[in-house]
Amino acid sequence: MNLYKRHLVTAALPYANGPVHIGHLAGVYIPADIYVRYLRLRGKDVKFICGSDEHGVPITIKARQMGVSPQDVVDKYHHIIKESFARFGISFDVYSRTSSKTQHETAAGFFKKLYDSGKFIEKNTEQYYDTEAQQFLADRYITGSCPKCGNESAYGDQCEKCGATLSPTELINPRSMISGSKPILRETSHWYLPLNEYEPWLREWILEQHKEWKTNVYGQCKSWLDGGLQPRAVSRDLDWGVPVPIEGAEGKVLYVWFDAPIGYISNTKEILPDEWELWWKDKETRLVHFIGKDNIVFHCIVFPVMLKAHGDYILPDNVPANEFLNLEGNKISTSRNWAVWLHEYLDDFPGKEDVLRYVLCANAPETKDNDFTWKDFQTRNNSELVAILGNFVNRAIVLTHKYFDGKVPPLHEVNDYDKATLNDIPIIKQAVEENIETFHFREALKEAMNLARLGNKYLTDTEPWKLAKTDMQKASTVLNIALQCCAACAIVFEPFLPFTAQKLRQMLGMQEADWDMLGKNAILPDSQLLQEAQLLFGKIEDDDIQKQTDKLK
Ligand code: B3M
Ligand code: ZN
Repeated sequence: MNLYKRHLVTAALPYANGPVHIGHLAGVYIPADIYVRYLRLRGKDVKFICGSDEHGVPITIKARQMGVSPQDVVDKYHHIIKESFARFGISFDVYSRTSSKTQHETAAGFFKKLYDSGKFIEKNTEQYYDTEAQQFLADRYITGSCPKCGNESAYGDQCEKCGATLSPTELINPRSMISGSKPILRETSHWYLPLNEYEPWLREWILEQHKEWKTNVYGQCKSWLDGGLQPRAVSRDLDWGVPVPIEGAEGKVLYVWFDAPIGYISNTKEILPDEWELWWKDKETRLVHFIGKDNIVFHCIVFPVMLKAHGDYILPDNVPANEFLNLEGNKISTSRNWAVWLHEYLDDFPGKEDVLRYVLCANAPETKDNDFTWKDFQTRNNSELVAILGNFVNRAIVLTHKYFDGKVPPLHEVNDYDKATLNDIPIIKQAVEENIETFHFREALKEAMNLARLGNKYLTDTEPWKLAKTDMQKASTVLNIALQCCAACAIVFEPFLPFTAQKLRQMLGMQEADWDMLGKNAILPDSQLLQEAQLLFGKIEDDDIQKQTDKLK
């Protein structure tokens, strides 16, 4: 981590065809935010890049469903998504969009560079054309019977009933989803990126040089490479997207997965117009992509080939993809509205952004799909956040107000237990560092919670409320140590629970979180005035949860 001057961290660009839900947060955005906040705390020069992915067939399908233009769809959802992330403290340095002028210019320029340097192959193929609607049909726009299971409403690219991957010409009795008419096959030409030509290089770069990548990522790359790579189309017959910048290519746009990753570059350009190339081309920059597992092939194979073919870009140093989060035992589904939408969560649980951040990190699908249940959400809130972290902090501050006028009392004689408690703090700090730096955020959060457990247990064992009756000096020492532990929590939780950490720092009269102070014995100077204690967390009742599970049904 220390070899690099700069850290360029990207998070997958969400499609602007709907709001974001807890699966997005758990899979991509919370891990990325924890990582970036931590790097900033360590004094690194970081840029956190994201933005809306506004092209592609899903957007045009949504537009048809809503009876509006694709631009109306992306305008609506771009703002909903951007606001949801902001409210959850996802601390992007930029959140722009791929319908921007910068993106159109950047993506077209990128394509042109590859085209002019002969990196594409051009192929004519037969594509279904809707003579009534006068347009070629993307795979998703063709329906018909699945040749495998007979399902009458299979799509051109897959059958949702039996899961088969199809190509449009395999469909029996194909029909256009635009006009309902029977489509005809018409010749069309497209440009292809010959991924197969880069196979030897990819084997070396990934399988030899990046054995440290997560098992699920490394494994998927290996199976793609072992399966043999095919040339991949980088253009489509669509009127929504970045036009192909070549004479005679009217009506053709860049394929969304060629376009979108270049969105990371154009988003960077928007905040760093003069020095973006330092971030994308200088070897001293470390590039890390946070994504979900369905995007691994695009971020580990397609986009790196594009960057390699372009010739002067750096490549991702790591791509820590997460698996999927399920909800109450079922796959999250936008179309079946089986989801917890971020903006709705905040309506029902105002001020509880960190509770969701906590639960989604504690249950993150880091190595396998995992399940979110409202019961578990309530349990973790009540028995971990309220009962351990909240209770510990509240007792330490209330007791200091009760016995020491709200000022940090001095340390007197320390015994072995006191020393052992203080010595555990730097040990926990190191465990948090090691886990975050290796993208083990669940484990890192558990270690951070050990700090709260340490303080809570220390108070319970030393019983300063009793000591105050017999030995004020001992009570003073105990509360000093408990408050140093609170201060350590106010720093260590900054990446995970930024709102709570900020509140706690305010209560303790601390300025910004200074990571280097973590593990020192005296973060809070003697007689520092504490503010009144306010509860960091509130209990979640059964009927709050019942309401959520009823809503899902
Ligand atoms: N728009 C999101 C998805 O596949 C996709 C990511 C683009 S990252 C360049 O859910
Ligand atoms: Zn089928």
